Amino acid sequence: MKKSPLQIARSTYEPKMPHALRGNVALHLGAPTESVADQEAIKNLFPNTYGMPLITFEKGEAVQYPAVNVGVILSGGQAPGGHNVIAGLFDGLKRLNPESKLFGFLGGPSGLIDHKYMELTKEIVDEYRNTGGFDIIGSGRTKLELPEQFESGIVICRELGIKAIVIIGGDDSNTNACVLAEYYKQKNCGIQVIGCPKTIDGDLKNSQIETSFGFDTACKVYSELIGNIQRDANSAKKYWHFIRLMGRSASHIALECALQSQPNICLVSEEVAEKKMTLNQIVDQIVSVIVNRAEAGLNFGTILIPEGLIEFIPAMKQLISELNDLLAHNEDFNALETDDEKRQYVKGKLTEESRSVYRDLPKGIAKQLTMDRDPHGNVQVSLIETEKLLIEMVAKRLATLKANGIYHGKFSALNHFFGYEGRCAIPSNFDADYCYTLGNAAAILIVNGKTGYMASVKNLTKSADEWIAGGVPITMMMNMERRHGEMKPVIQKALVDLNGAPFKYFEAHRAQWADANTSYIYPGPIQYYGPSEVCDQPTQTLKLESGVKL
Ligand code: FBP
Repeated sequence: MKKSPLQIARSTYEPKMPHALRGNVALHLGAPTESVADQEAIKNLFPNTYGMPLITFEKGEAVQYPAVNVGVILSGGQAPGGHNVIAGLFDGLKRLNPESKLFGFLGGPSGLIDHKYMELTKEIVDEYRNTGGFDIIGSGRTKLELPEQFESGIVICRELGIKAIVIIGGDDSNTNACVLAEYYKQKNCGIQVIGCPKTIDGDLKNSQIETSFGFDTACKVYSELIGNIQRDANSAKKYWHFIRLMGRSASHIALECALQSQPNICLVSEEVAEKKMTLNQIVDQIVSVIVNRAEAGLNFGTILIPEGLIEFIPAMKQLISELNDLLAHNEDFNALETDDEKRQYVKGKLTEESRSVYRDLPKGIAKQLTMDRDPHGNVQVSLIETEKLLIEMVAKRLATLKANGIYHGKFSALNHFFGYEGRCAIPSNFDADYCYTLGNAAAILIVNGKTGYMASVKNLTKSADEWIAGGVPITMMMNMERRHGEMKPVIQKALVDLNGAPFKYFEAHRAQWADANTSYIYPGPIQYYGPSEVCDQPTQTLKLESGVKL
């Protein structure tokens, strides 16, 4: 297969690893752990995997480990670096015992349930080193949560002699990994389960997991694109760019991109929810910046919009929840033929408050809210074009202001959505190194008989040499939350903390970025080769959260 010069060069890149992992490793066990909340409930639900100690890896003596067969699963949306977790796991297992084998379950968790797998040999793994994508074995969103699925997993693991499964996924997939680990431990069936923190959304992090992999690369790709757009805007001086950024629920991606590129406006969903803002208030906020800049003769700018925004506006959240309940498997609705009939039907069933929100929405957006649901019956936020909704509402408001002689500018807007552009990019050095280390850490946890742990790497703002790898009991990250009407143990999702350093930095600077003295930064493309201060920088979020000054 023909490859680009960069692909060829990256195939020989050797990921950097912490000093402690380059040689024989010993495990340092910390004190017993507690879950972040609801300790009694979590302890009762996970009697066999609760309270285990934190593990850190240190330099140790040579140990002869028996060969072990391991299965690996990629779960959920793609994130740059997944292939390097697999490469690190493969190399780690082989280094500890060359007879060990790695199997990949195909197409996500369903591969384990349906017994679809392949053995990952050196030739296969070598093809995928330092590449983006999850195509080595594919991914999927099947939820691994039912005992019959777990039992089916036991059958294939017995057949292949698999003693451990590594699940590379987000908060939900790692929650399921934890349930699976507990189930297998309780049945004493000799199958360990280890998780790895993946998601571009950056919302799987906590006191022990500093960041999920993929966030770094994805944000750098989007920031490059935003910077390019800003340079164009500053050259042509004629468009307002409304840019929606992926990140299903949390606004970490939008915030990080704002820190990297300093746009005129960045909306943060968590702030919208906290201040209980309405759609009209958000529009007012945007309009006021546009009017101010127009007064200085600047009829252009950039606005970042997090993908999940709509669900954080309280009135919209209520409307979406009513629509989710109303439209889940609703044959009457599905039988209606025209958009108008559907609109009337929906209006007739909503509460008065939601009806008025629904009625005021542009028709196209109202329609998007009633279109295809995900397998759980929820509206698919990534398909809602919030950027277009805002353009339409802002244009209307500006037209009124113009008619009243308050606004004298010219408003021409363009819309963008950046998501899939960054999910499979060639991993940055940070993600390539971080993921390779995570894979190696998973291998060490496995040969040491651990289960119910997530591989972890800390100290990530330091050079890779000084990173500290180990394992964190997944139960430690859990709390009880209501899901589909029932209280369930789940890993706590990390939304943007409005008291955290990244938001505080943004809050302190946003007025300056919004005003007439354009403060744009142009980050440029990810650099894979060159000086370390250009190639190995972690995200601004990670730096600020670690106390590094920008
Ligand atoms: P994960 O949470 O599985 O990592 O996926 C994140 C994400 O990229 C979101 O940002 C986005 O909303 C969603 O996946 C899109 O999903 P799909 O790939 O099904 O279009």
